[in-house]
Amino acid sequence: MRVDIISIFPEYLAPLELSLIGRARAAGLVDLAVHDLRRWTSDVHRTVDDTPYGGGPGMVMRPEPWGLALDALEPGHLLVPSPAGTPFRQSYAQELAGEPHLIVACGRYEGIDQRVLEDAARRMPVTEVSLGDYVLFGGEVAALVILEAVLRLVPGVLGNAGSLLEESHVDGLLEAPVYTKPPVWRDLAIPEVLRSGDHGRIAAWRREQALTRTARRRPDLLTRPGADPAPRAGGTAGGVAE
Ligand code: JD8
Repeated sequence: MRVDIISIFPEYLAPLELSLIGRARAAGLVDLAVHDLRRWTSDVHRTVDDTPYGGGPGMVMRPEPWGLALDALEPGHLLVPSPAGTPFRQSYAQELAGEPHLIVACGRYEGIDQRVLEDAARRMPVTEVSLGDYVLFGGEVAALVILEAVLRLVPGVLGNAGSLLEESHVDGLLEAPVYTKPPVWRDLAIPEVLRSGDHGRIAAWRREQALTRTARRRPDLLTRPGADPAPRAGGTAGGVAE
């Protein structure tokens, strides 16, 4: 997968060089480039912002540098982080993992002149995505989150494909709590069932924990249209205890 990220703070994207994503790059699975938007300015002050039409606080990103930046890249699926975007979810990360080319446009200030998106949509798919209902300074951290969620789904990046199928938000449920050694720590013992060696009982316990947790912490996940907590293997039928 090819990924281009455009930002006035390219140094914010440094984590993409690290760990899992860095390994995926080294292995040639991901071809990732970070571009400084100011490269496509031509005035001495390398201006990227101007006052908003219609008045109001703050500044808006001017369309010209963005237009030139997007012209300079091969068309791809353009993602624009924005608090006004469609909520980003695991199912969408899964769709994006199959794309050959993603471009992420990281805005700052009050956002990017809307005509940039309108113009880009003439030659590529454009999607405004939101990380959630809180306000960030700009799109860079959102780009990191989106790319971490997407790139770990690209075949070969994670290494352990099995762990993809049994995690929170894949089957619409939160996960059961996890434990490791020692079996008793500060007088706290792990749940006995996990030491039973009975894989059927363990699966049933985890399933019940997942349902209970989801019902308590995220009831919206159980009532959302399309929610279907049935398919996880080894589970008991339906209901939530307590
Ligand atoms: C991109 C500029 C800040 C946005 C005034 C100050 C995503 N879940 C999310 N929350 N916030 C963002 C986000 C915020 C951004 C930009 C993403 C570019 N800002 C502006 C408009 C209102 N603030 C986000 N994804």
